[in-house]
Amino acid sequence: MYAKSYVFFKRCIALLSMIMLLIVSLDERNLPDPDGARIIAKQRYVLEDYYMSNQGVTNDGTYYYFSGKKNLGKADMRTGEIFRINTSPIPKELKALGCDHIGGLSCYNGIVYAAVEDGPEYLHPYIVLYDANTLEYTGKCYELPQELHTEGVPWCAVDAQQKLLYTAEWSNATVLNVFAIDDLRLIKTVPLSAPIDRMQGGEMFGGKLYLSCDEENDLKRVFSIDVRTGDVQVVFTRNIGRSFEAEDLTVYADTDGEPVFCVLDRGARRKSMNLTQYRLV
Ligand SMILES: [Ca+2]
Repeated sequence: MYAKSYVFFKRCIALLSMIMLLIVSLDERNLPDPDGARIIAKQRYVLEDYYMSNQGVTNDGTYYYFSGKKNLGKADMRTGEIFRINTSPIPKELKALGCDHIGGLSCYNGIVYAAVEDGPEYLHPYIVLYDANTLEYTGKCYELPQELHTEGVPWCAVDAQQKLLYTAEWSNATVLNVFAIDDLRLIKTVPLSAPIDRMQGGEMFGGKLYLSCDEENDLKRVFSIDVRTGDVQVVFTRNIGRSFEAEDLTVYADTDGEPVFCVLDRGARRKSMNLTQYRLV
């Protein structure tokens, strides 16, 4: 009896998932092409996978790591299928401070670095370290200077070559915050050549920091920062429209060593997530 109910339940979920994916793909059939890049793949997530993947993304070359507001997920990069989750990753001591939101992720050396913040006053910005294999909390977390994160800490990006970690204010950011990866001590701030608004997440590739921004227009551009000079550039324009909410991004190298940008977006109905892969043209 239980087995029959379980099979029925799984079939219902699969059918519901197919219907939602069809609706979402119809919603997106007339989206304009990006400028400066082309789409090479798109993975869509609905239902429970939506809740696992609606904030942050990073990768280690084999797996994607996702965050929802209160969850972590791990997916095979070949299939995009989420196969491991942690539904309660925020440590108790941080919950006691009001921390209830996991944002952008970055991965380094078997550790997932997660930006975790409280609200609504944003008094306790944290970087929390998780075991990339198990998604469990490692017991290590670091509070960041609140005066540099007055609107919380929505994302972080690890620079594996320089052994650094970067953050910035969420919007109207005028400096890049630079921390040592080993103990998250603040090393310096780098002035930006132009302020950046509504930064949702980033990742390092080839010595540059790439950022997904949820601009309040139809462009939803990807920017780069030269982490030594603070020079800000537009890398490409995604043209997905303002009904989407841009979230975090991650980057991996293709077989030629060229970057593939994987940008996470919340769909127009806020019931689906897209992980869209772009190559520069
Ligand atoms: Ca990221």
